[in-house]
Amino acid sequence: MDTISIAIQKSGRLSEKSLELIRSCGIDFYADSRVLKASASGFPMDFLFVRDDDIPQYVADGVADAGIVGRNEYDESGIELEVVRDLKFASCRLSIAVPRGFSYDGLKSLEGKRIATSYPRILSRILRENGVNAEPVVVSGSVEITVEVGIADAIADLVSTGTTLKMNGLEEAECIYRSSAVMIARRDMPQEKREILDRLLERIDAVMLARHKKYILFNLPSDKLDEAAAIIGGMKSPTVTPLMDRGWVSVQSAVDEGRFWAVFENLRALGAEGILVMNIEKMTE
Ligand code: PRT
Ligand code: ZN
Repeated sequence: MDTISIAIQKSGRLSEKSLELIRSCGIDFYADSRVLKASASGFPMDFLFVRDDDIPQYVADGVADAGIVGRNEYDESGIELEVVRDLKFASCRLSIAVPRGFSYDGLKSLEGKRIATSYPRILSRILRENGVNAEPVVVSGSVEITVEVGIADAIADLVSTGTTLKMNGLEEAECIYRSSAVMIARRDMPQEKREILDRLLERIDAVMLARHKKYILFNLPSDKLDEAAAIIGGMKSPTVTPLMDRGWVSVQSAVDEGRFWAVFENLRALGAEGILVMNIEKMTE
């Protein structure tokens, strides 16, 4: 039987979340940081543990069939693959940062300046699209010290909390690009492998959808049902079960996590009792 091989970052910001996502898809494996390869049990998949920078090339060469990498790394590679899913973790932004005292007023302020970055391809594209002539200074790390040491006037670097910039006396001037982890795949995958990848993606979708929902179960006077449905919102048909106590029903539904507390408080105010909230492990639309 065919297997697919998937390239995962060996050690870094993407590693743990990538493995956790795969494990929550019911795919088990033994990952040892000293080995480069591993096989899954119960699913036709092999793993290749490599540096994130190498993942797009490995997928392009067919060394791996798919991989998990930051969108920034994929776009910077300039390699054309298929982005099959945005996995929505390891989110960050590529921002222009300037030293204090630099009067920044849009990308035009960078005209003629030297901008240090590890993402010259993405930066150049954005400068070009905005008609700005600036000189990218390519560095592979410690971008934030380049201004202080005098090799650049500004930088374009990845930011998540902004602490690193502040610690280095820089101010975030403008976000020019957003990134998160994506799954990339070969375009020319044989049919058998494509089917395995589709099975994996179906599991990933179920896990990702469930992560943003809570399952809620409560008792309610039946004459309040319409109002409860309006509070919960966005659901086709809550499950309603009559209770022994006439005039009361038990209601169950999935609720978006972001709206959960508002829903909870409004249901309480409406007279809901015995509210039970559960995490959902997997779900489909
Ligand atoms: O060894 P390998 O080459 O595999 O790893 P790496 O060192 O190249 O990458 P790694 O593990 O640091 O990052 C992997 C991916 O995580 C990146 O390509 C991004 O897609 C994503 N990511 C998310 C980040 C950040 N957040 C992030 N904050 N990558 C880097 N940073 C760095 C940033 O460069 C800066 O130095 O963190 C610093 C800023 O962080 P804050 O929180 O202070 O703003
Ligand atoms: Zn890297």
